[in-house]
Amino acid sequence: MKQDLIERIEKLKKKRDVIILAHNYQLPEVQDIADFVGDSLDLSRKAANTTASVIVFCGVQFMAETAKILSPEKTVLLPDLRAGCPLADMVTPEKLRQRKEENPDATVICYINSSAEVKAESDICCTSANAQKVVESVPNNREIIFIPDKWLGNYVLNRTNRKLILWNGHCPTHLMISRENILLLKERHPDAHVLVHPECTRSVVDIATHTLSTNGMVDYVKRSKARDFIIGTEVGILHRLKKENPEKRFYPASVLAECPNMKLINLEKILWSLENMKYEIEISEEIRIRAKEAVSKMLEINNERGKDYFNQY
Ligand code: CIZ
Repeated sequence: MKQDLIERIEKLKKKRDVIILAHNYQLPEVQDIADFVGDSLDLSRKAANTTASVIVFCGVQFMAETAKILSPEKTVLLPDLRAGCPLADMVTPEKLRQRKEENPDATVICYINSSAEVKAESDICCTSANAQKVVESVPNNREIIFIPDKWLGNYVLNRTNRKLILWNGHCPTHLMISRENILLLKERHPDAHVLVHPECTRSVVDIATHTLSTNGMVDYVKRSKARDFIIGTEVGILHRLKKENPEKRFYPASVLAECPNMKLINLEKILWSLENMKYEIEISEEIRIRAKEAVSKMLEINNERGKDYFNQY
């Protein structure tokens, strides 16, 4: 059954000139069939550079939108339109405009987990892999409105000492990760390195060996001499970590850290998406152009200093 699905997907991929991109949090079988697995920064770069005419995006809506923002000439398909992001929904363009009116001189930095409309209202985009670098690129005397994740914002604030006006948003999946559970796991695996995502709360970040984006974790584990790792992010990444490091051992900081939206994409839906060429991501040209400015500025800042900040340890 699974093999049959895979064969049918492969056949249609060739016929329609398709690339399948999957986020690190996707189901194992989705990661395995993808042409490329990565974080949203990686995936947006891939989307911008691919020569394929159709992108099937296995992730959540804002990620597929980012691919469309960068590659308007390509058909970008999201196999399930319900794959949203509660964190992205915590900021609306109207509420952001209001905050901008209250702070007219502030630069707006939006986390990539935001809608195209919100990106269009922002000055620069960032991901968890480059948030600090993006904040540091803004002149010291400028105030910064950082949206929508208060924990990522708080993490960057503590590392940069910059005055950030934080938004009250959070990722419900990362809030399932608790300090207490990590301390229990640490008792059982005292040599384990604790890697947590900056969307986790301050009390979790405070006990981590390192705070990293998902790609930062993938790189760190590859280079580390440690054998055991406690992983504080969405559990989907454990598949990739185990696959690329079969000799190492991984323990989820919380088995409850499973994003229900990420898990909406599966092989059946990818096949259906290819058969019906649905759901096509569409963004008005006016919004797309403004959103692209924020995303392109991030890519420029990211490339300027050569390396992702969180990968420098
Ligand atoms: O940037 C991304 O893809 C997200 C949402 C998390 C991460 O660290 O990869």
